[in-house]
Formats: sequence, structure tokens, C-alpha cells
Amino acid sequence: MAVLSFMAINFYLLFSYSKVSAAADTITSSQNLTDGKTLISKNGSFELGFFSPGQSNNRYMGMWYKNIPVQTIVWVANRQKPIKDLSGLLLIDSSTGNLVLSQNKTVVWAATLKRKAQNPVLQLLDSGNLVLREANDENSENFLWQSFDYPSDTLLPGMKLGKDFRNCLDRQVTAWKNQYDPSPGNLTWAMKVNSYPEPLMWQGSKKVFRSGPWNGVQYSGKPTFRPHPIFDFRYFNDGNEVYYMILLVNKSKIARMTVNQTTNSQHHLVWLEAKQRWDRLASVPRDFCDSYGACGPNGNCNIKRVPSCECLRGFKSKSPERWNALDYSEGCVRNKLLNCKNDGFVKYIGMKVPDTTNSWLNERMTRNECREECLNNCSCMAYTNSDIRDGGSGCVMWFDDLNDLRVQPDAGQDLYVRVPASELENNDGLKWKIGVILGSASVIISAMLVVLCYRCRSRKNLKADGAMLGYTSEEQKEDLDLPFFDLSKITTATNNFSMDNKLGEGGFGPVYKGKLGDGQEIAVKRLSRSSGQGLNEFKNEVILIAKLQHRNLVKLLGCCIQDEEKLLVYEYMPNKSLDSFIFDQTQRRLLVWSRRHDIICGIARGLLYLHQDSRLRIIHRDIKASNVLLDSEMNPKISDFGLARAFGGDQSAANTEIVVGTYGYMAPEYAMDGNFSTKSDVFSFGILLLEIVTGKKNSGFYCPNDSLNLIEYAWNLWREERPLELIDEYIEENCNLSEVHRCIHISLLCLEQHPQDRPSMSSVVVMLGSDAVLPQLRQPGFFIGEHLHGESSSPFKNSTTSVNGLSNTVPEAR
Ligand code: ACK
Repeated sequence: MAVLSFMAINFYLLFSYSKVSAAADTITSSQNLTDGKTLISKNGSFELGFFSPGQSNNRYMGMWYKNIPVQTIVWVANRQKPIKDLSGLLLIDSSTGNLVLSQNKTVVWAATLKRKAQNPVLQLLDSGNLVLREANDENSENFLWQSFDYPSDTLLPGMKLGKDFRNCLDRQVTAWKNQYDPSPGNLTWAMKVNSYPEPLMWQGSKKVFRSGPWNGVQYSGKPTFRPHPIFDFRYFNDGNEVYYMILLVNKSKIARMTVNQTTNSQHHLVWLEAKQRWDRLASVPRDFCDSYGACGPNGNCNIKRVPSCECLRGFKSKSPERWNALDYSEGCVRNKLLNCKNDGFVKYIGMKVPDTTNSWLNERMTRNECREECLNNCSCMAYTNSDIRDGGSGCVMWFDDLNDLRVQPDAGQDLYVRVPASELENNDGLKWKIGVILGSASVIISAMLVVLCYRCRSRKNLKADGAMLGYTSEEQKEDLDLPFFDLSKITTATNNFSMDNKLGEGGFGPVYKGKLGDGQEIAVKRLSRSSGQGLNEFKNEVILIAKLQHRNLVKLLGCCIQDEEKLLVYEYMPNKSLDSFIFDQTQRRLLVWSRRHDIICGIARGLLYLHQDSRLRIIHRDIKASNVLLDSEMNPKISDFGLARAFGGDQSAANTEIVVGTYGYMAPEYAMDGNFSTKSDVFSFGILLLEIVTGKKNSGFYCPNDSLNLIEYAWNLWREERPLELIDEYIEENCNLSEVHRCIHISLLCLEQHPQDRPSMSSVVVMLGSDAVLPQLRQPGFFIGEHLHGESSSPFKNSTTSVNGLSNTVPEAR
């Protein structure tokens, strides 16, 4: 960017300049561009002129898309020096041939020319490149100056991000300070040039995200090998110039990449003509593992695991205390010192390779040569191929701690990490990996076989036992297709229902962890013998959930009714319930925003399935954090159908004399009048959504500024335009603020006082997955009040009581 000195220019000439004529794409040295006039590129794609960002009165010279209605600024000349009135003037200084922006005879901004111009013209090209060139020379190699060499916050197709050593150019993208101020913020996206260059995002001097180096196919941090639907990524390095570039797959599309200070991320955006809005194709950092150095030196991040960080093989946490408290900043150190000549390598498959700062590159070596070279150099810590095409070629070696590693099973590359031979004693790295893969495959296959056998065996049993379940003859006609387990098997699996296996107390009795003979882990719900009320819930759950199948509903594997026992057997959810994460001081740190957002979307899809897409219309009536379970990959599964009600046809609402459910989640019309509907589930979802964003429980909510409950607290902050103060402190750092803002808006829509004002779950799913404008909010329903705590003063129908957050419910007649 040009550094301005307030030089004098031939202003007496200004008055002899003519203004640019309408819709021109060029100005010559005898013309100027005043505030209010614009240049328009030949095909009408881009426009250049003066603008004010948002509500600001400052004037800037900038460029935007001409043919879309949402003004989107892609380049700004005077980012740091706004013009305070309408006197701005863009012209070619006749004495120097330079491009100058002035205000009242003072230079505000000037271009930095490669050489003095003879007969210059300024032209706005259809690519969005503003170029100063000799009037008779259109060759891009000879441009005197071009805006593409001085990006603002946007990378347009065809622009380069990187360095040109011959012309001393460092083309980098820097975020606006905020939406009203285009001056450079502290978020920058630039090419880091070392032996093996890679693009990096910086927050001031702190690295925040790394794309990974180019591996011949793509950047090693790209999560999949699938071609990008919009952008074609390019990388160029000839020693004189190193750059990254995006091109359009389909030239008729309008797309860009930009960095945003508010969201702290880089966005890939495409213009949706049909919807007349920008659609966000992707944003980085995507998740916890994308944040630079998430697991510290020599730590490996796997987003599918909980916790996501683990030390590389042969390493241990440097500070176990901090590591266990989920502070990974110190990373990992070696278990044993390296031996040098007697070392070996652990092969990691599907990796984003480490930060290349301390790396060395040789593009001609083979992998074997690379391995030899690394073994022979006692400082070499890891190696890989620099080009993964055709079986791999080239050699990269690392000479220090390995930083910012992550597992990318669908796209990464192999990385060989040096360890002492003793760490490889039992098996070398490759065998170890293959062993793991084969091992898990056989478990899956045998689990599937066992389940299949159970299914074949059990139909007969279930029908025979229908009477015990209390089915009507009508219900018995329905083939529930539900496996029936032998009591002895469950008793063995749960260690005779030992206390050690007990997971907790559910709606109608205790829940135990079990392990079947084939190794499959299960969760067994046992109907309390003493619980008269539980029988109805038990029956209800069997009948309803057996008919449901969705990836966001917990899967019932079978049941057992034998002697006095009534048991339900579920797939085991290793990460337990959502409330054990969001309300726990340590666990909640694991729930970074992207994971919370995935969980919110999963619950919404599960609920949509219940309300609309399943065979029956089902109202759950007890949606809450403790009824959402998390599988090993943190996918949410709605559980506990003991209170659910099913409807056929178009019915979607009913009334009950006996209100069941959980305080803190009940919609006002349900708690007061017993009216339940899909919209009362939507209300409960709204509370849950607010709890996930805030990390605060609605029931027992205590707020110093006297809000009645979490809803009122959220509503007050929303009205005061401070909704982001609601965010859980543990997700603030790496979260996508616009997404969080949207989720708060959606939760308040779900919490509207009147059911008809609340969105359906299908609208919620759409709203969560798009950038479309959301409906205006009215006052939410503030019920869930204090009076509920005193049973005697309950104004409701026969309401339930709540003990320790469990819904201790009274079943109603069905
Ligand atoms: O929060 P939690 O650990 O997860 O405690 C409760 C307890 O049983 C009573 O509901 C746990 N639980 C219920 N179903 C399952 C399941 N399928 N897998 C693992 N834990 C479960 C729940």
C-alpha cells in the first residue's frame, strides 16, 4: 500500500480536467472522477467510485460489484485516510503520471508506480482489477500499477496471494476493522515463505490458522479431496514469485474469499442469484483442530475424538496436570531420547502436515531417499513427500517440534515421525495402523452379524410376549421388528446389574452399562420393580421408539421381558448426555462453537423427524439437555420417549389433564392449560438452544441483574443489542459470531409466547442452515416461574414434580 506523503501536485491543472462521462471504464490524464461519478467495467461486473460504509459519513474510494443489489466492497484505496466531505477527486497527476486521490488540494492516497508513465490511462477491468497502463499497451505484464497487487479484505478470482520478490510485492488480505471502518484490522491472511511456503492467517503476530502447504493436489489442510464446487485452487512457485490463487470453476458465478475481523475467520462466498444473497460455502477455522497449535507442540488433533488432543506416539504430555485440565499449550515431549542411527518412524495416515517453518524441501528426491536423508540427520524429526501425486515424490523434512498437526482422514497425507527403535518394538508404525483398522472392521462386522441374528431370532419371541407388554390385539398386529434379549445375557452383560455398571437414574428406573459377548457396548434401562407409574412409560417407549429410525435418535436394540424384569436395551453412548458437558466446568471447554452448532443442528433434525418425517407424528414432551445423548463422535441423539405422544394423520396438538415434563423446559400453554403440540416441543428446543449457547441452565438460573429466568435475561440483552454477552465464556475465542447471533435469534423465535408465532422445526432447520433474514421477534413467553417451585401453589393442572433435574413424572392415561 502506498505510503502517503502530502506532496504537492499540479492543482492548477485540476480545473482544466473534464469529469468522466457516464458509464465509462477508463479515465485519461485529462479526466477525473468526482464524488458521485463512477467507472464501470466494460461488461458491467464492477464499479469504482466513492462510498460510505454503513452509517459512517466518511468517504472512501472503492470498488464493488455493479450487478448485485447488496453493495459488497471488494477493494478500497484510502483505507486509512477517509475523506470527510464530498470533495474527493481521483485523477492521474499530469506531472508524474501517478494515480492520486485528493481532498481539497491535499493528497489522501497515491499509487506506487513501477516506473514513470508517459501517456497513462486508468481502466477498470471486468475481473475487478483497476489498472494504470500506457494508453497504447494493454499487455498485463506492462501494467504500471494494478489494484490486484494491493488487496484489501477480499481475494477475487485471478488475484494472487503471495510474494513477488522481483517487484518487492507482498500481496496479503487484511480484514476491515469493523463493518463501518475499512482501515486494516489485525486479521491478516498472507503467504508465509520459507523452504516449503504455505498460506497463514494471523491475528496480529499470532498465527491463528494454517491452510497447510501445497501437496501437488491441494493445500494439505483441505478436509476432502473432493473438488471445490466453485473455486479452482492454484499454487505457483518459481523462486521469483510464490503465490496462491483462486479461479472460478464456472465463470458465470460470482464468488470471493474474504477475511472478517468480527467473526475472526476467512469466508468462501458465492452469490446466489435466485435468492439474491451471498451464500457462505465454507469458513475457516472450521473447528477446534483448525485453531493453530490446538494441541501444542507434538500434539495431534483429531476432531472425531473426545478429548480431541493426543500426544504423538512416543511422546507424553509435557505437563500432565495442565493437559488433564484441557490446557494443551505446552504440548508433548518425547518419552525417550532419540538414538539417532537406531531410530525408526511411525507412519501417520491422512494428516495435515506440521507447520513448515522449520522444514527443508527437495522436490527431486524419492520417498526412500527422503527416509535415508532423515535417518542420517539426527535433527530430522519427521518427513513426507512434498507431492502426493502418482504415489508420491519430493521430500520435506522437519527439524524441530512438530506444530499444528491434525488428522484429516478424507484428505491428508502420510507423515513419518521419528521415534527411538524401542518405541516400535512390538510392531512398526504401518503394521500398527493397519492392525487398528482391521481390528475395528472385524468388531463392526461381528456386531452387525450378532444384531442380524438377534433380529432373526426374536420376532417370534416378541410377538409371543406382546401380551406381557400389554399390547392391544391391534398393536400386536403391528410387527415391531424389535429383537428380544435373554435375561441371562443382559445379567451377564451388566455384571448382574452391579452398582459399578450403573450409569444413572432415568425417567422410569436405573440405567446400566453392559457389554455383550461380542464386545458390543449397550445401555440397559431397567424398569423399577417398585415403580407402578414406570410401566406405562416403558410400554410407550417400546412401542414408539421401535418404529423410529434416525441418526439423531438413540437406537433401541431390543428389549427383555422375563420374570419380573422389564428391560430396554440401547446402543451405548460413550459421551453420555449433553448436560454433563454444557453444565460442567471442565467438560464444557471441549464443546467449541462448531461442535455446539453441529449438536444444535442434529437435535433440530431429530426433532423435525419426530414432528414431520417419521411414520407417526410424535411430540416428545420432554426435550432437555439430559435427554440428548452424545455418541463417540459427539453426534447428538434424542432419547427417553417415555412421555412422548404419537398422532396419526394431521393431528399435531392435544390437551391433557396431567402435565408431564420437566420444569424449565415447558411451554407456557402446556404448563398452564395442558395444551401440548409440536410447538411446545419447539419451545423446549428454544430453551435447550439458549442453554447450549450460554452454558447456563434455565432452571435454577441466577442472574445478578434480577432477570426472572434465562429467557428474560436473553431477551433483555437482545433488546439492548448486546446479545453476544450471552455467549458461554468458553466458546468466545474461536466462535463464529454471526452464527452464534443467529442461534440466539432462532432460540428467541422458538420461545415466543404464542405457539402459532413459533417456527416449525422444519423452519428451524432451514434457518439454522442458511443466511436468510430471520423474522422479527416479539416478546417471548417468560413462564417457568417461581411459583412452580412451590407445589402447593402450582396454578397448573396436575403438574409433575421435579427432583434433581429428573422429570419425576405422573403418567397420564393413553
Ligand atoms: O448423563 P448420563 O451419564 O447419561 O446419565 C444418564 C443416565 O443414563 C440416566 O438416564 C445415561 N444413559 C441413558 N441412556 C444411555 C445410553 N444409551 N448410553 C449411555 N448412557 C446412557 C444418561
